[in-house]
Amino acid sequence: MKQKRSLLLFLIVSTCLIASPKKAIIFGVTGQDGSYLAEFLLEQNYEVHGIRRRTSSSNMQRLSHLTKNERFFIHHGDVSDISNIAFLIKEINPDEIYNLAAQSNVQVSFDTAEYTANINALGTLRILEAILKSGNAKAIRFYQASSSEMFGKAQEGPQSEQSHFHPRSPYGVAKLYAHWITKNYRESYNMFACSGILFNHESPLRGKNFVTRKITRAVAKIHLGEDKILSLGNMDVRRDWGYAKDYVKAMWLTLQQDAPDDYVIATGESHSVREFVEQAFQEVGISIQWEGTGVDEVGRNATTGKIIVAIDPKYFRPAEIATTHGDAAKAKRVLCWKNTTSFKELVAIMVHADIQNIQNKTDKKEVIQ
Ligand code: NAP
Ligand code: F7E
Repeated sequence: MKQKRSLLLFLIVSTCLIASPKKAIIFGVTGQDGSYLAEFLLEQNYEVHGIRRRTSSSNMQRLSHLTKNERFFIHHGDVSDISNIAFLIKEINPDEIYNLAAQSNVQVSFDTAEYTANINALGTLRILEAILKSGNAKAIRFYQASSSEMFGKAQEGPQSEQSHFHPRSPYGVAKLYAHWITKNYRESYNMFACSGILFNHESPLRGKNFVTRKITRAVAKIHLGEDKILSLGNMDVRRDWGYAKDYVKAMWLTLQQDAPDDYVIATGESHSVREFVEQAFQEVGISIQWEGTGVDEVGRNATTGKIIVAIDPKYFRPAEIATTHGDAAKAKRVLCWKNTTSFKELVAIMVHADIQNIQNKTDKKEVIQ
């Protein structure tokens, strides 16, 4: 009799487990990380609810391969609208919420400082408030995509969770508010609220205005004879560039821990924009010869002598971060996270994806800022 009862209990529990996968909400699902995270969570058997903002032209390109998955749902929403956020959280009743929604372009944040604060800073506050008032705050785990831009004019390097913050852009300042308010709700209300201090991470899905993708697209076009010259801003700045697929795994790992905490996610290697350019051209067999200095610097194709890289001062920023360099030792130790993709591999993945995009005519025309 006792054995029968245990068997029945086992069957009920396992049926429930099979029948109800974990539910996750992703704010910012249409972006680079949103797409990779949705894909990753679906592979982990989650039910994924992506929040898509209304735009005049489609923002679903990065998700087209997922829309037929029966565990993937898209809802309209916007982090500037708290009643919408509260409604979605009540309706979906998620186990985990990932906030990737942001005006994520640092240069644009200088022109749209108030808007950037509203989305990146207050957007995070709105989600936290909605969780707190949902009546289910203890059961929901929250992830905030914080940024290495918060370190800004860093006093020391590499930067860890203990490093001093000195943001250098309206974007960085807004992200710092979001970072602290996440920590504050954790400490004030005992919420499972975490941040990942994410250093730059790139991929073939990276927005075309960010420097890595701008370079790999231009290299692909120059290689295929569709373009002649790549114009850039400051090529001396150095970034700690990783692969986005590795970084979304860290987001998920963060929410699987026993206790909420914040983690730096970085490769620990820093490379200049100039090195990125050289490596990308190397992938298509072109060596660069640099000539001149400052805004007069040019890069020539070492074989043909043609100028293929030039400087355009319009890409310089009012304030710049010279170097970012992260120390992800805590994430490695606690989350068992590791970066699996080298700088050279990342550049190769992006250049060859862009060559394919252009050859297959899947590279949509878009104005480059
Ligand atoms: P991304 O490609 O620019 O994606 C941003 C996402 O936010 C998009 O889905 C965008 O929608 C959405 N969004 C913008 N405004 C919104 C609003 N008002 N309401 C709802 N959604 C809104 O950025 P990403 O590279 O994937 O980065 C993901 C997150 O990580 C961002 O918060 C970013 O700031 C942060 N982060 C990124 C990096 C990095 O190197 N990639 C490093 C540190 C931190 P649309 O598609 O409609 O524009
Ligand atoms: O610039 C320099 C530029 O726009 C990288 C976002 O995901 O990472 C990203 O922000 C560097 C800057 O990324 C051009 O001045 C030179 O120093 O690719 P980016 P970002 O500003 O580092 C952080 C961690 C985030 O959180 C952000 O959301 O490259 N640079 N020439 C250029 N940058 C651009 N965009 N275009 C150029 O022509």
